[in-house]
Amino acid sequence: IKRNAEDVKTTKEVKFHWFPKRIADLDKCHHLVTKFDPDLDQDHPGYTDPAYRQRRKMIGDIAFRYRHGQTIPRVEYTEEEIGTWREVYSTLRDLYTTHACSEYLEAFRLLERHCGYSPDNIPQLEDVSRFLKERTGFLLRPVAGLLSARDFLASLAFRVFQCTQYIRHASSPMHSPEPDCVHELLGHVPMLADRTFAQFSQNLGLASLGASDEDIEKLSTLYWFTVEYGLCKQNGEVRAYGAGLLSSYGELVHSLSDEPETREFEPEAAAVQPYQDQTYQPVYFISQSFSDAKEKFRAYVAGIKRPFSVRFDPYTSSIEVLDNP
Ligand code: HBI
Ligand code: FE
Repeated sequence: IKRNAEDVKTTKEVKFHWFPKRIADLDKCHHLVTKFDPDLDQDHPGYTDPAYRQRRKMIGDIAFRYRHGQTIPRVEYTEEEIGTWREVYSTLRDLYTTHACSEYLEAFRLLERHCGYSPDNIPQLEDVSRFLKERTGFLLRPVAGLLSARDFLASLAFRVFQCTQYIRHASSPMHSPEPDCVHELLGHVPMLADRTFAQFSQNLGLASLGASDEDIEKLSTLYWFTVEYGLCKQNGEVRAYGAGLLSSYGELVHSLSDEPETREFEPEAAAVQPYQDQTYQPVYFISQSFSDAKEKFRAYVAGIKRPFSVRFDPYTSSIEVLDNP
Protein backbone atom coordinates (compact mmCIF):
# COMPACT_ATOMS: atom_id res chain seq x y z
CA ILE A 1 0.00 0.00 0.00
CA LYS A 2 1.36 3.36 -0.96
CA ARG A 3 0.44 6.49 0.92
CA ASN A 4 2.25 9.55 2.07
CA ALA A 5 4.02 9.95 5.36
CA GLU A 6 1.52 12.43 6.82
CA ASP A 7 -1.19 9.78 6.47
CA VAL A 8 0.87 7.27 8.35
CA LYS A 9 1.36 9.79 11.10
CA THR A 10 -2.34 10.56 11.53
CA THR A 11 -3.73 7.06 11.19
CA LYS A 12 -1.20 5.28 13.34
CA GLU A 13 -0.27 8.16 15.66
CA VAL A 14 3.36 7.32 15.10
CA LYS A 15 5.49 10.40 15.34
CA PHE A 16 8.47 10.85 13.11
CA HIS A 17 10.36 13.70 11.65
CA TRP A 18 9.26 15.50 8.47
CA PHE A 19 11.43 14.64 5.49
CA PRO A 20 11.64 15.74 1.84
CA LYS A 21 9.62 13.62 -0.63
CA ARG A 22 10.44 15.44 -3.84
CA ILE A 23 13.81 16.76 -4.90
CA ALA A 24 12.49 20.36 -4.87
CA ASP A 25 11.69 19.87 -1.14
CA LEU A 26 15.45 20.17 -0.59
CA ASP A 27 14.86 23.93 -0.82
CA LYS A 28 13.52 23.49 2.73
CA CYS A 29 16.54 21.52 3.94
CA HIS A 30 18.74 24.47 4.79
CA HIS A 31 19.21 24.39 8.56
CA LEU A 32 22.71 25.53 9.37
CA VAL A 33 24.74 24.62 12.41
CA THR A 34 26.70 27.60 13.72
CA LYS A 35 29.36 25.61 15.58
CA PHE A 36 32.24 26.61 13.27
CA ASP A 37 30.77 29.82 11.82
CA PRO A 38 33.38 32.61 11.54
CA ASP A 39 30.88 35.13 12.98
CA LEU A 40 30.52 33.12 16.19
CA ASP A 41 33.46 30.75 16.58
CA GLN A 42 36.35 32.65 18.15
CA ASP A 43 38.83 30.02 16.98
CA HIS A 44 37.88 30.49 13.32
CA PRO A 45 40.78 32.17 11.50
CA GLY A 46 38.27 34.57 9.89
CA TYR A 47 36.74 35.64 13.23
CA THR A 48 38.82 38.82 13.43
CA ASP A 49 38.70 39.58 9.70
CA PRO A 50 35.53 41.53 8.79
CA ALA A 51 36.44 41.57 5.08
CA TYR A 52 36.61 37.76 5.03
CA ARG A 53 33.30 37.44 6.84
CA GLN A 54 31.71 39.89 4.42
CA ARG A 55 32.96 37.91 1.45
CA ARG A 56 31.79 34.63 2.93
CA LYS A 57 28.36 36.16 3.52
CA MET A 58 28.17 37.37 -0.07
CA ILE A 59 28.94 33.90 -1.41
CA GLY A 60 26.57 32.40 1.18
CA ASP A 61 23.76 34.57 -0.19
CA ILE A 62 23.97 32.65 -3.46
CA ALA A 63 23.01 29.55 -1.49
CA PHE A 64 20.18 31.28 0.40
CA ARG A 65 18.65 32.46 -2.86
CA TYR A 66 19.19 29.20 -4.74
CA ARG A 67 16.19 27.02 -5.65
CA HIS A 68 16.29 23.51 -7.05
CA GLY A 69 16.63 23.42 -10.83
CA GLN A 70 18.38 26.74 -11.19
CA THR A 71 21.83 27.12 -12.68
CA ILE A 72 24.36 27.61 -9.87
CA PRO A 73 25.70 31.18 -10.18
CA ARG A 74 29.43 31.43 -10.86
CA VAL A 75 31.75 33.10 -8.37
CA GLU A 76 34.61 35.18 -9.63
CA TYR A 77 37.30 34.26 -7.12
CA THR A 78 39.91 36.84 -6.12
CA GLU A 79 43.66 36.41 -6.59
CA GLU A 80 44.01 35.82 -2.86
CA GLU A 81 41.37 33.08 -2.94
CA ILE A 82 42.99 31.42 -5.92
CA GLY A 83 46.33 31.64 -4.11
CA THR A 84 44.86 29.69 -1.17
CA TRP A 85 43.44 27.09 -3.54
CA ARG A 86 46.76 26.80 -5.41
CA GLU A 87 48.69 26.15 -2.24
CA VAL A 88 46.44 23.31 -1.07
CA TYR A 89 45.98 21.89 -4.56
CA SER A 90 49.65 21.59 -5.41
CA THR A 91 50.57 20.17 -2.01
CA LEU A 92 47.83 17.54 -2.01
CA ARG A 93 48.11 16.59 -5.66
CA ASP A 94 51.60 15.14 -5.12
CA LEU A 95 50.34 12.96 -2.28
CA TYR A 96 47.35 11.50 -4.11
CA THR A 97 49.37 9.10 -6.27
CA THR A 98 50.58 7.24 -3.19
CA HIS A 99 47.72 7.90 -0.76
CA ALA A 100 44.39 8.06 -2.65
CA CYS A 101 42.35 5.05 -3.79
CA SER A 102 42.16 4.22 -7.50
CA GLU A 103 38.53 5.41 -7.86
CA TYR A 104 39.60 8.81 -6.59
CA LEU A 105 42.62 8.99 -8.89
CA GLU A 106 40.60 8.08 -11.94
CA ALA A 107 37.97 10.74 -11.28
CA PHE A 108 40.60 13.33 -10.42
CA ARG A 109 42.23 12.86 -13.82
CA LEU A 110 38.87 13.37 -15.53
CA LEU A 111 38.15 16.48 -13.47
CA GLU A 112 41.48 17.95 -14.50
CA ARG A 113 40.75 17.19 -18.13
CA HIS A 114 37.10 18.28 -18.31
CA CYS A 115 36.14 20.36 -15.31
CA GLY A 116 38.69 23.10 -14.81
CA TYR A 117 40.55 21.40 -11.96
CA SER A 118 44.02 23.00 -11.90
CA PRO A 119 46.29 24.85 -9.48
CA ASP A 120 45.28 28.18 -11.03
CA ASN A 121 41.53 27.76 -11.11
CA ILE A 122 38.84 27.10 -8.51
CA PRO A 123 36.30 24.94 -10.36
CA GLN A 124 32.75 26.29 -10.63
CA LEU A 125 30.00 24.28 -8.91
CA GLU A 126 27.76 24.38 -11.99
CA ASP A 127 30.45 22.73 -14.16
CA VAL A 128 31.22 20.12 -11.52
CA SER A 129 27.53 19.40 -11.04
CA ARG A 130 27.09 18.75 -14.77
CA PHE A 131 30.08 16.44 -14.74
CA LEU A 132 28.76 14.42 -11.79
CA LYS A 133 25.28 14.26 -13.30
CA GLU A 134 26.69 12.43 -16.30
CA ARG A 135 28.84 10.09 -14.24
CA THR A 136 26.55 9.02 -11.39
CA GLY A 137 23.48 11.26 -11.45
CA PHE A 138 24.73 13.27 -8.47
CA LEU A 139 23.97 17.01 -8.45
CA LEU A 140 25.51 19.78 -6.42
CA ARG A 141 23.54 22.55 -4.80
CA PRO A 142 25.15 25.49 -3.04
CA VAL A 143 24.94 25.70 0.74
CA ALA A 144 26.00 28.57 3.02
CA GLY A 145 27.86 26.57 5.67
CA LEU A 146 27.71 23.50 7.89
CA LEU A 147 24.24 21.97 7.56
CA SER A 148 22.37 20.00 10.19
CA ALA A 149 23.12 16.31 9.85
CA ARG A 150 19.46 15.56 9.13
CA ASP A 151 19.22 18.00 6.21
CA PHE A 152 22.61 17.04 4.88
CA LEU A 153 21.89 13.30 4.90
CA ALA A 154 18.38 13.81 3.46
CA SER A 155 19.80 15.45 0.36
CA LEU A 156 22.03 12.43 -0.26
CA ALA A 157 18.84 10.35 -0.58
CA PHE A 158 18.14 12.32 -3.80
CA ARG A 159 21.74 12.13 -5.00
CA VAL A 160 22.19 15.78 -4.18
CA PHE A 161 25.36 16.95 -2.48
CA GLN A 162 25.07 20.23 -0.60
CA CYS A 163 28.28 22.03 -1.40
CA THR A 164 29.88 25.14 0.08
CA GLN A 165 31.20 27.69 -2.40
CA TYR A 166 33.33 30.01 -0.25
CA ILE A 167 36.97 29.25 0.51
CA ARG A 168 38.86 29.04 3.81
CA HIS A 169 40.79 31.98 5.27
CA ALA A 170 44.09 32.77 3.51
CA SER A 171 46.00 32.66 6.80
CA SER A 172 45.52 28.89 7.15
CA PRO A 173 45.41 27.26 3.73
CA MET A 174 46.02 23.77 5.15
CA HIS A 175 43.15 23.78 7.62
CA SER A 176 39.54 24.87 7.90
CA PRO A 177 37.31 24.24 10.92
CA GLU A 178 34.21 24.19 8.67
CA PRO A 179 33.59 22.68 5.26
CA ASP A 180 34.71 24.95 2.40
CA CYS A 181 35.02 24.50 -1.36
CA VAL A 182 38.52 23.03 -1.04
CA HIS A 183 37.13 20.28 1.16
CA GLU A 184 34.13 19.65 -1.12
CA LEU A 185 35.93 19.85 -4.47
CA LEU A 186 39.10 17.97 -3.56
CA GLY A 187 37.62 15.71 -0.89
CA HIS A 188 34.06 14.79 -1.86
CA VAL A 189 33.56 15.42 -5.56
CA PRO A 190 36.00 12.86 -7.05
CA MET A 191 34.47 10.05 -4.96
CA LEU A 192 30.92 11.04 -5.95
CA ALA A 193 31.92 10.27 -9.53
CA ASP A 194 32.25 6.57 -8.63
CA ARG A 195 29.09 4.46 -9.15
CA THR A 196 29.40 2.22 -6.12
CA PHE A 197 30.39 5.03 -3.81
CA ALA A 198 27.51 7.15 -5.12
CA GLN A 199 25.08 4.32 -4.37
CA PHE A 200 26.55 3.90 -0.89
CA SER A 201 26.11 7.64 -0.24
CA GLN A 202 22.51 7.59 -1.44
CA ASN A 203 21.76 4.56 0.75
CA LEU A 204 23.04 6.46 3.79
CA GLY A 205 20.69 9.27 2.83
CA LEU A 206 17.69 7.00 2.33
CA ALA A 207 18.27 5.36 5.72
CA SER A 208 18.16 8.80 7.37
CA LEU A 209 14.71 9.89 6.10
CA GLY A 210 12.32 10.24 9.02
CA ALA A 211 14.79 8.48 11.33
CA SER A 212 14.85 9.18 15.08
CA ASP A 213 17.38 11.70 16.42
CA GLU A 214 19.28 8.79 17.88
CA ASP A 215 19.52 7.01 14.53
CA ILE A 216 20.53 10.26 12.78
CA GLU A 217 23.38 10.49 15.27
CA LYS A 218 24.48 6.95 14.44
CA LEU A 219 24.19 7.51 10.69
CA SER A 220 26.25 10.72 10.94
CA THR A 221 28.90 8.85 12.86
CA LEU A 222 28.91 6.15 10.18
CA TYR A 223 29.15 8.88 7.56
CA TRP A 224 32.06 10.32 9.52
CA PHE A 225 34.08 7.08 9.56
CA THR A 226 33.37 6.24 5.93
CA VAL A 227 32.62 9.20 3.64
CA GLU A 228 34.83 11.59 5.66
CA TYR A 229 37.59 9.43 7.14
CA GLY A 230 37.36 6.04 5.43
CA LEU A 231 40.31 3.93 4.35
CA CYS A 232 40.15 0.98 1.97
CA LYS A 233 42.24 -1.97 0.85
CA GLN A 234 43.63 -1.88 -2.66
CA ASN A 235 46.04 -4.46 -4.07
CA GLY A 236 47.29 -5.28 -0.59
CA GLU A 237 47.83 -1.61 0.30
CA VAL A 238 45.75 0.74 2.40
CA ARG A 239 44.50 3.87 0.62
CA ALA A 240 42.28 6.80 1.57
CA TYR A 241 38.81 7.47 0.21
CA GLY A 242 37.42 9.77 2.94
CA ALA A 243 36.97 13.43 2.00
CA GLY A 244 38.29 14.71 5.32
CA LEU A 245 41.54 12.87 4.57
CA LEU A 246 41.82 13.72 0.89
CA SER A 247 41.42 17.43 1.63
CA SER A 248 43.89 17.60 4.52
CA TYR A 249 47.60 17.13 3.95
CA GLY A 250 48.38 16.54 7.63
CA GLU A 251 45.67 14.01 8.32
CA LEU A 252 46.15 12.18 5.02
CA VAL A 253 49.78 11.48 5.97
CA HIS A 254 48.80 10.66 9.56
CA SER A 255 46.03 8.23 8.57
CA LEU A 256 48.38 6.06 6.53
CA SER A 257 51.26 6.21 9.02
CA ASP A 258 51.85 3.74 11.89
CA GLU A 259 50.43 6.12 14.47
CA PRO A 260 46.65 5.66 14.41
CA GLU A 261 44.75 2.52 15.24
CA THR A 262 42.97 0.90 12.28
CA ARG A 263 40.11 -1.59 12.34
CA GLU A 264 38.16 -3.50 9.79
CA PHE A 265 34.97 -1.61 8.86
CA GLU A 266 31.91 -2.87 10.74
CA PRO A 267 28.89 -0.57 10.67
CA GLU A 268 27.74 -1.54 14.19
CA ALA A 269 31.10 -0.49 15.64
CA ALA A 270 31.65 2.57 13.43
CA ALA A 271 28.16 3.94 14.24
CA VAL A 272 29.01 4.34 17.93
CA GLN A 273 32.73 5.10 17.81
CA PRO A 274 33.51 8.48 19.44
CA TYR A 275 35.03 10.87 16.90
CA GLN A 276 37.17 14.00 16.81
CA ASP A 277 36.24 17.17 14.97
CA GLN A 278 39.05 19.30 16.43
CA THR A 279 42.09 17.15 15.72
CA TYR A 280 43.16 13.94 13.92
CA GLN A 281 41.13 10.76 14.38
CA PRO A 282 42.61 8.26 16.82
CA VAL A 283 41.05 5.36 14.89
CA TYR A 284 40.18 4.67 11.26
CA PHE A 285 38.07 1.95 9.67
CA ILE A 286 39.33 0.03 6.63
CA SER A 287 36.84 -1.36 4.08
CA GLN A 288 37.78 -4.26 1.82
CA SER A 289 36.04 -2.51 -1.09
CA PHE A 290 33.11 -0.16 -1.67
CA SER A 291 30.83 -3.04 -2.59
CA ASP A 292 31.77 -4.73 0.66
CA ALA A 293 31.04 -1.54 2.63
CA LYS A 294 27.75 -1.18 0.77
CA GLU A 295 26.68 -4.75 1.58
CA LYS A 296 27.60 -4.44 5.24
CA PHE A 297 25.72 -1.16 5.42
CA ARG A 298 22.65 -2.75 3.84
CA ALA A 299 22.59 -5.38 6.59
CA TYR A 300 23.04 -2.69 9.23
CA VAL A 301 20.18 -0.54 7.90
CA ALA A 302 17.83 -3.52 7.92
CA GLY A 303 18.13 -3.38 11.72
CA ILE A 304 17.01 0.27 11.99
CA LYS A 305 13.36 0.50 13.00
CA ARG A 306 11.08 2.85 11.11
CA PRO A 307 7.27 2.61 10.87
CA PHE A 308 7.55 2.80 7.08
CA SER A 309 10.05 2.12 4.36
CA VAL A 310 11.18 4.32 1.52
CA ARG A 311 12.04 3.83 -2.11
CA PHE A 312 13.64 6.31 -4.46
CA ASP A 313 11.96 6.67 -7.85
CA PRO A 314 14.73 7.76 -10.23
CA TYR A 315 12.26 8.76 -12.97
CA THR A 316 10.71 11.50 -10.85
CA SER A 317 13.51 11.95 -8.29
CA SER A 318 11.00 11.44 -5.54
CA ILE A 319 10.55 9.22 -2.51
CA GLU A 320 7.81 6.64 -2.31
CA VAL A 321 6.74 5.92 1.22
CA LEU A 322 5.60 2.36 1.76
CA ASP A 323 3.89 0.74 4.70
CA ASN A 324 5.88 -1.78 6.61
CA PRO A 325 4.10 -5.12 6.53
N1 HBI B 1 27.22 20.28 5.95
N2 HBI B 1 27.79 21.78 4.30
C1 HBI B 1 28.00 20.60 4.92
N3 HBI B 1 28.97 19.78 4.48
C2 HBI B 1 29.21 18.60 5.10
O1 HBI B 1 30.13 17.85 4.66
C3 HBI B 1 28.42 18.22 6.19
C4 HBI B 1 27.42 19.10 6.61
N4 HBI B 1 26.66 18.79 7.67
C5 HBI B 1 26.79 17.53 8.38
C6 HBI B 1 27.88 16.69 7.86
N5 HBI B 1 28.60 17.04 6.84
C7 HBI B 1 28.28 15.37 8.44
O2 HBI B 1 29.28 15.56 9.41
C8 HBI B 1 27.26 14.44 9.05
O3 HBI B 1 26.74 15.01 10.24
C9 HBI B 1 26.16 14.02 8.15
FE1 FE C 1 32.67 16.73 4.24
